[in-house]
Amino acid sequence: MSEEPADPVEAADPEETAEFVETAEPLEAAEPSEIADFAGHRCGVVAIAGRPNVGKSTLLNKMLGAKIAIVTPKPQTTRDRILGILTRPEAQFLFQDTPGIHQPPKPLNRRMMAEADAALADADVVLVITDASKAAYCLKEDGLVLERVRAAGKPTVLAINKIDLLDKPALLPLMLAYGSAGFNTIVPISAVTGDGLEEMIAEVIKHLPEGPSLYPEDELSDRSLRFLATEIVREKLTLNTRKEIPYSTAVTIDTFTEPELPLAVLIEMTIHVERSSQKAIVIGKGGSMLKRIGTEARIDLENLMERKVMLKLFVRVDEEWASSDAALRRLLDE
Ligand SMILES: Nc1nc2c(ncn2[C@@H]2O[C@H](COP(=O)(O)OP(=O)(O)OP(=O)(O)O)[C@@H](O)[C@H]2O)c(=O)[nH]1
Ligand SMILES: [Mg+2]
Repeated sequence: MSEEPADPVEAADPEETAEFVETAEPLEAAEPSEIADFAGHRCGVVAIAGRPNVGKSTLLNKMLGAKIAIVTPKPQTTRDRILGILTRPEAQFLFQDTPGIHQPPKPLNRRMMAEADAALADADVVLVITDASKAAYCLKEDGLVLERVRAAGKPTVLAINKIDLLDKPALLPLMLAYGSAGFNTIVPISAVTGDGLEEMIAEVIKHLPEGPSLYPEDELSDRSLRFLATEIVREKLTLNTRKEIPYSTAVTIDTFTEPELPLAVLIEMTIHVERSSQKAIVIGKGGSMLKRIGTEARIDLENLMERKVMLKLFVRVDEEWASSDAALRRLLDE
C-alpha cells in the first residue's frame, strides 16, 4: 500500500471551524389524535429498483426537481441507498434510490446488492424501472430483478423508461411482454422529458399507506452534504475516465469546514484507487485530469451550497479495496 498525496487542485485557506453536517431528521411520531387529522393523507417508502443504468437516479432527480443522486452513462453508478422526499398536499413519497440489481462478482457488488435488498424489504411499494431502448433483449436480465422483487413480496409498479428513445409502435409489444412476465401495472415513462411521470405517481400512490408526513415538507433527502460531496466527485471521475477506473475508486472526506461568510467552505477529499497505474490515470498529465475533476466538482458543489467552495483532492492507492470487506467498511461506512 502506498500513500502519496497528489498536488491539491486549488490552494485553500486552512481556516479551522466546526464540521458542517446536515441531515434530514424524521419528524417526531404523531399522537393518535393527530393522525386522525391526516385522514386520507398517505405516506410511505417507494423503493426504485431495476438493472444498472436503466435511469433510476435520473428519475429520482426529475421527480424531485433537484439533483440529489449522481447520474452517469455507465452502469453501477449508485452504490448506496439514497432517500429522496417528494411532498405533495395529498401524500409524502419517500423514494429510495438503490444500486442496480446485477450478479455480484466482488465484495463491493455484494454490498451494493445487500443495499438493494434492504431497500426492497423496507418498502411499502416497489417501483421497478426498465430501459425501453434495451428492454427487448434485456427481458431475461430483468428476470433477476423480478426474482428479488417477488422475494420481497411487495406491491409493484413497472415503469418502462427511456420511451423518448423508442418508436411508438414498439411500445405495445414490450408492455405485453412485461405483462406476461408478471407485472400487473405498467406505465411507459421518460425520466428525461418527464413524460408519463404523473401517471406513474398516480399508480404508486394507490399502494401507499395512510398516515402523516414523516419528514418536514422542505426536506429533499436524508443524505448529508458530506455524502453528496463525495458522490459529486465520484460522478466527475466516472464521467472523465474510462474502463475500470470508476469501478475501482472510492471517495472519502478528510476535512469539511464551513467558516463564516464570505470565506469559502473548505473540503478536502481523498480518491482511493486500487493500483498505482490507476492513480496515474486519475492524476493525468501534469495533474490535468485531477484538476478537471476538481473544477467540475467544485462548480456543482458551489451550486448546491450556494456559496464559494475550496476543494482539494488527493489520490491514494489502497490495494484491492473493492475486494476487501474490511477496506469497504473503513472507506464506505461513515
Ligand atoms: N434518453 C434517455 N436517457 C435516460 C433516461 N433516463 C436515464 N437516462 C440516461 O441513462 C443513463 C443512466 O442513468 P442513471 O440514472 O445513472 O441510471 P441508474 O439506473 O441510476 O444506474 P445505476 O445507478 O448504475 O444502477 C444516463 O446516461 C441517463 O442520462 C430517459 O428517460 N431517456
Ligand atoms: Mg443510479
